[in-house]
Amino acid sequence: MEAELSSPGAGVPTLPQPVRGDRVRPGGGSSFHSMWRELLPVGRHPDSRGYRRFAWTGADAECRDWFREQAEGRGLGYEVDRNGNQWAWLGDPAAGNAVVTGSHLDSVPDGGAFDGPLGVVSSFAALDELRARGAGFTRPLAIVNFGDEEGARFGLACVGSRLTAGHLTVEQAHRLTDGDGITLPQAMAAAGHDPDAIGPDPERLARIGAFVELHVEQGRALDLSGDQVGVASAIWPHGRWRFDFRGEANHAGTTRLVDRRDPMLSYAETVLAARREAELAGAVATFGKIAVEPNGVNAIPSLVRGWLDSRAADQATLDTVVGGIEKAAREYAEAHGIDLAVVRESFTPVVEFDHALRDELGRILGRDTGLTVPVLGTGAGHDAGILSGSIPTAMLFVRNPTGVSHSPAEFAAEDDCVAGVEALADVLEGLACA
Ligand code: HGY
Ligand code: MN
Ligand code: MN
Repeated sequence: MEAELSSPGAGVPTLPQPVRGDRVRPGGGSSFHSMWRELLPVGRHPDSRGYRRFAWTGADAECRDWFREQAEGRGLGYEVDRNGNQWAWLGDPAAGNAVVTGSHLDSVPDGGAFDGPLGVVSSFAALDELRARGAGFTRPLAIVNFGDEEGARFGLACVGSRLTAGHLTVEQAHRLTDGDGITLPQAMAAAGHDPDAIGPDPERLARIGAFVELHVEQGRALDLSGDQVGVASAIWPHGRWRFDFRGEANHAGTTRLVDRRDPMLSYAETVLAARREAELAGAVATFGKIAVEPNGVNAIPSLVRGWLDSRAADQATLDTVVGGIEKAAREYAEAHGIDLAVVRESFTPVVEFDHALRDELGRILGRDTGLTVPVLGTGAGHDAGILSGSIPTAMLFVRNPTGVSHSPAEFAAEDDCVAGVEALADVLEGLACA
């Protein structure tokens, strides 16, 4: 789908030709395009062309308004839950055993157009498709927008779903603070949401029989296999650790090298150690965010804060990687007379999606073509992963020809997006209709 953005390098990739298992059917996802065009400009930065849809900001409010319009425009029961997640219901939620689909609308700093919104727009388009088919629903259906999935502003991913599932306490949530010192409660209240209402929502979860999240693939497995749609198997364990290197502020021009306690050196060596440890273990480790105090060109820093994101196929490997990075960091810090504190700010254990639901999706999607639908793991976290401990959850991935994500260059071809809508409609019909 053209995101009105040029992709990197050789320009927007040519539309992949229909290949095995292509799902494009005439008329599929016709409402997709108009919703996509409406949402596309919201929160996009004019220079970077990336998205800055951070939790409880103006851009987030615009996305929420868009969601509410889609819900009410379709006569769906609209509500915002105690944690700020938005729900659009078809049927009576109290009947229970609901089939829920959706994703998130917030983004990472200068993120792409598809990560999150593709799932939400496809959910409404799939419902339109089912209505066009005359499908008869035997279970309540809901479309959800989970708030603050990326954690771009307050540093913790999946706040809306973590609160709902009880994986984040109210006290922990109230302590979350953004880079300007604004707390989550202050940001929520400023956006008109009562921060004292937040908390676990077991009653809501008890009404859900299955949650299926459609998401752009953040990798190239489907591009390499030649498939438009795949089913998720698992999410790697992953987390975020903050490394605080404290040294001694001093004059960059008059302080001899031997007299320095410069935390930037230990930080730099730790970044290189992270790459080494990850390579050795076949894992990933990224220092993507840094904060320097006092952050002056001519001042040796007093403090360098670096945030590590690390992920691995299993817990033991992740522990080895992060342990190795921390050990190296402590050795460097000691050698330079630097104080080091390491704080784990967020962690998500390995997620194995519900096998029965995963296999049901594969059966439904393979029914027409007789082909097996690819089942793939991912290193990316999702609300479906957070909820997997409370309810049966599954994910559908839509082909991303470049694999690039968390970047303005994130891209998915138009016919693949429509194929995703068709696949989601088939899945929802198989799960929620007679
Ligand atoms: O970080 C992640 O994997 C997700 O995009 N929140
Ligand atoms: Mn993301
Ligand atoms: Mn996402």
